[in-house]
Amino acid sequence: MYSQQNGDRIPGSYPRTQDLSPPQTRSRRTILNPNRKIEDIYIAVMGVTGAGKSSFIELCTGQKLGIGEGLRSHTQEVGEFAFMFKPNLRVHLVDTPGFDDTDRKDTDVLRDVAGWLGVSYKNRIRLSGMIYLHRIIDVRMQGTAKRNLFMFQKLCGPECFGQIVLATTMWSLVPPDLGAQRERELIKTEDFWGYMYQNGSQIMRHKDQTDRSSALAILDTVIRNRREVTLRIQREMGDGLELEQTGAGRQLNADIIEEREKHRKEMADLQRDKEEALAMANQEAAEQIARLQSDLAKKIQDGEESQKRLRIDLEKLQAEREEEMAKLLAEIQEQHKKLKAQEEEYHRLKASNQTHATEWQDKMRQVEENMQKEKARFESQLAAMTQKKSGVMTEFGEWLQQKWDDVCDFFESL
Ligand SMILES: Nc1nc2c(ncn2[C@@H]2O[C@H](COP(=O)(O)OP(=O)(O)OP(=O)(O)O)[C@@H](O)[C@H]2O)c(=O)[nH]1
Ligand SMILES: [Mg+2]
Repeated sequence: MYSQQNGDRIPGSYPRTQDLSPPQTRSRRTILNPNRKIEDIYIAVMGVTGAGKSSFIELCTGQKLGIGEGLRSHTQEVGEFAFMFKPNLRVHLVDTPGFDDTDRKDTDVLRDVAGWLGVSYKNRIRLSGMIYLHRIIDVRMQGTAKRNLFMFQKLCGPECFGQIVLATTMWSLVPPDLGAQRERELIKTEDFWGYMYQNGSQIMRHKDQTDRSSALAILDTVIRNRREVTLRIQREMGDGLELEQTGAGRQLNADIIEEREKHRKEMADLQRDKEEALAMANQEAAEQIARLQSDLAKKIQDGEESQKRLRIDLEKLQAEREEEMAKLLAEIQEQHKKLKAQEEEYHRLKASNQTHATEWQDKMRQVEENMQKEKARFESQLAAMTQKKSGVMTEFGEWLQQKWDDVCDFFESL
């Protein structure tokens, strides 16, 4: 009934449970074959912005995540993407934003990452390992890359280093000798990868974003070496600490305080300059300095706001996330209602097709088009919910599954 003009997909070719299947729910297949037990394992992928985290996950899962272009950070929040690594092993890869995001403050990134980790831990989801990506094209370990790695170490704690693979990306962009030299530098420098390497982390190469076997080899290493780990931040938040009291939160707080001290000194210098300019009746210079002062004051105020945003515990983070999920869920329900109404309209028109043949055909086409649009929207909202939900509301898994199957069944029946 639908032609290929409606899009690449035709009814029946929609991804059923495999791509969008919420984790830890029974897919149709397992219902049909209850003896087939699927193991779910969770692996977090971290690293600076632009290291290739989302590309790596896209390559493994075959799902579209959105890849960054240019200098702007792309991934804005934690998302989870599942795929069947083996017939009985489903791997959930957790995509994360980096701490040097161009559009978001580190505090918000930490709230998001810690929120996901803390809430999923509470929901008895355990990570089995972590992958930390770093671009081999980077000439040296810059401040942001070092800071990011430091935050990663604070999030994990040395007791988890054995379950980490440190992998360099983008090998196709450097001459192999130069890459190998940089890799050696990373390993032998204590502040870079040296400390983690000495404490059990493994070093690997991810050749290129087109080389799936290289990505799968990294996953294979993590999977073979898997052990359910509790990250330090998960333990800290689980013990009721506020984010600012955790190792990662303390580090961020210290950075904010250091930055503020710098700003205060600059402010005092500017004040002196302004007084001098006024004494010399240089009004223009004084106004320029006043503008710089107001920018600095804003930065100081932002720092104070960021510090306040670290004063939050897991319970409050969870409440925030649940509120977000509830909104998303309400949208999905609304979308589902619209689809149902269109389904009724479709059947009504079909029943009257004998009497008004041409009119019916036009209307039918219109309804079909609308339904396709609503379905696409439903699909993308469901995907968003599925990506976000594992750490939050696992109980919605069955509900989502049922609604999705419901919609697919209807489209297949047309
Ligand atoms: N040549 C090459 N380019 C890559 C590779 N991996 C990623 N890229 C490119 O690097 C850019 C950033 O990749 P992303 O996957 O968005 O990086 P990310 O770590 O998810 O970045 P954020 O979401 O901003 O944190 C994109 O333009 C990718 O196409 C790789 O292995 N080889
Ligand atoms: Mg990304």
